[in-house]
Amino acid sequence: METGKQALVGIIMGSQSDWETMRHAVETLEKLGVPCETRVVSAHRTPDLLFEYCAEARDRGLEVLIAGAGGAAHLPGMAAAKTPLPVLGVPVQSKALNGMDSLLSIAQMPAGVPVGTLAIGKAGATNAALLAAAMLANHYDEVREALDDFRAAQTQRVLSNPDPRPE
Ligand code: RP5
Repeated sequence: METGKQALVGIIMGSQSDWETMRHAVETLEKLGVPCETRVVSAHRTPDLLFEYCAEARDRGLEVLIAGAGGAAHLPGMAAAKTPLPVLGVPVQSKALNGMDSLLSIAQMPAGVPVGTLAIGKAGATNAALLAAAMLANHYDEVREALDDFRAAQTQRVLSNPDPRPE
């Protein structure tokens, strides 16, 4: 969502082919009314852009980065190396290894440079957005309210539909 408001979350991904997964992070933040920006930034193909984007992210007003990548997924780790902001990593489901390569590449950071690693695929992208919102909720009242509403509605949907059989 690039609404003209100051983006608080930067969502980067290694390739346009990651969009189908990463759009769930964007859509979740949009539902919560959290301003974000989205860019393709590749650790392998555009390393200078990656350095520039991450080095400037905090000064531009971003507060959290979400980085999605697949395969030899260096993007979240390299992003974390270049910014003091919290970085949430989303392993994109790769074709060859179903995202296990992405997951291990992102999760196995050596001590000292953390990446908060989420689940492979859509669930990870959605939860990265929810986690980013939870971080922002500590000091943005409107985000806290939106997140509380989201959780309450989710709970209510389950309680209102106790019968697991399809209608
Ligand atoms: C990674 O390589 C990207 O994050 C993507 O998941 C994967 C494949 O990229 P494409 O070859 O589809 O551009 O860097």
